[in-house]
Amino acid sequence: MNTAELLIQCLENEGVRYIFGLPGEENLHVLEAIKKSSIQFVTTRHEQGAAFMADVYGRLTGKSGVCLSTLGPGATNLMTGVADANLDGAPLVAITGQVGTDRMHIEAHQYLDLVAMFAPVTKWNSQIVRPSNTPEIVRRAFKTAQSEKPGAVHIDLPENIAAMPAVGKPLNNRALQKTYAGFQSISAAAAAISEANNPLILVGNGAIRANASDILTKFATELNIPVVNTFMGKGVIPYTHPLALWTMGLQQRDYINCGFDNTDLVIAIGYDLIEYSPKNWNPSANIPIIHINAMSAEIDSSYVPIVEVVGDISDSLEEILGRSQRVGKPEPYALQLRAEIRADYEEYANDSGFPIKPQKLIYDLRQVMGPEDIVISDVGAHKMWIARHYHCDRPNTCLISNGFAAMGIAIPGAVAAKVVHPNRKVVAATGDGGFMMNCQELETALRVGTPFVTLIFNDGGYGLIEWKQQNQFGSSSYVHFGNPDFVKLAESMGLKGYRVESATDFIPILKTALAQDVPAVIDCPVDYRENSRFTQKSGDLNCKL
Ligand SMILES: Cc1ncc(C[n+]2csc(CCOP(=O)(O)OP(=O)(O)O)c2C)c(N)n1
Ligand SMILES: [Mg+2]
Repeated sequence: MNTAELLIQCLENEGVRYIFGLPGEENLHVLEAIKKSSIQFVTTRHEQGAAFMADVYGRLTGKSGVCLSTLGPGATNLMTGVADANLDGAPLVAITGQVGTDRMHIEAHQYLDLVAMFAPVTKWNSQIVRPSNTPEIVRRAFKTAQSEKPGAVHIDLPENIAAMPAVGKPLNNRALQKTYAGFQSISAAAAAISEANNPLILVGNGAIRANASDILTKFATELNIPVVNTFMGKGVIPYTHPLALWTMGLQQRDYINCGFDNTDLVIAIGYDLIEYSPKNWNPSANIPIIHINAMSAEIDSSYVPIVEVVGDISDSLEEILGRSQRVGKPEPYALQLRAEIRADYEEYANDSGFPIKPQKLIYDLRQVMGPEDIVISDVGAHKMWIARHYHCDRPNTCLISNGFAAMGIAIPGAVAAKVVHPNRKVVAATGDGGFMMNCQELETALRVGTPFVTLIFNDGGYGLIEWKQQNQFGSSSYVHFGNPDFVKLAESMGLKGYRVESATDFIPILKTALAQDVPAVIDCPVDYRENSRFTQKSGDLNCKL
């Protein structure tokens, strides 16, 4: 057995079923070892695609997604997706090939110090320099990647070490131990909740990672407290729930800010500051906050909790619920707010404007997608609209990268979503800019048999940046570009291509596209004049509370 084979044995022992990656001369021993294993290798067209696939795989399963590249340029290509997993709290293990340890002290072809390079975008990383260290390195990598807060780790394997004889076996891989919050913090939280007049629950991705959806819904229902979620907390409570106030996270004021103006207690559950700065909802730093999370609160002058309940989130919610005295109905303001938010959402149901307004496009997307189906959003103006208008029944059914927020995640992410959930419908919703960053992975999707629909919000430009420029400077520059014929591009790759030519076209086209057994692309012109209209509306927003 060589080190590469021992490495793969250790990965099998960790339950790895897929490795997403791209070959190179320096990872050949690893590829040979994969060939002899139970692991399926998914060959991608760019290392960034491989890393995004591992990232979304990790986010959907809670188990580390694994990606592989060669040294130098392969490794630099891999970095964006690795960084995305790290900042989005998705467990990921990246493995890179490397020159032999006999060549690192001289100027060697394609050599970069990858341990130094990946250090700032991972929780931990290491080079394998002794074959027998492999089991410890792999166990440490997976344990670190999967423990709260999850993220990326990196293992660098020099080619001479990969080929060396290795002795050893995988380490016992025990489930992570839960830790539970102390009684004092639970009682203090229960007391504060019992006394609050207008409490609000704010949920982030930590609650999704902790599978706390059911208990959180019970907690909110029994205590009659309305629930707001971040972009990455979507679906934690069904959007049809009478206490659901849907998603917050725009950089501009929205209806939900009226709720925060009015609250006397925010109960932050699994809320990660990286997603949405507390300065946006607590600018005067005067709202009392209860922090319920697996980890203690990060530092921010607008986020100084009065109580921190640190430990298993589900257990904490159960314990606090059992000790809270709050009774009565949801405050009328919450119901009024929900009615306003809903009315704004429904307003676009029958809009016939063309190019399609983003609100209408997303409304129709929701009508076609089932409760378990998955939307993976890319990054841009479309993401803001998806966050605001695509509402979820279940956790992990609308994935938005909002820690690192890297364009180009949607298409590779959809490949991973289909690998994890082959029987669900999957839509990659992307801007035309983001589409062109990783559309090569549509060939991967075709080859590996993961049919999903890519929905392109076509505005001929970097819409979100144009929106910001308009807000800040009243004009825009350097944001427009030309596009290929997306239908022909899809067809040239052996995919199905469709173009939306009226508002009523979209639903039938989407249904047809979702029924195909190959990946399909829908080119949909969007009316981004709605972006500035929203800014105007947001500026004029008067809280009616
Ligand atoms: C990899 C990467 N590069 C640049 C950015 C900055 N950025 C955020 S949104 C955006 C424009 C996105 O354009 P497009 O994909 O067409 O979506 P749209 O905003 O038009 O909906 C840019 C350039 C980013 N987030 N990620
Ligand atoms: Mg665009």
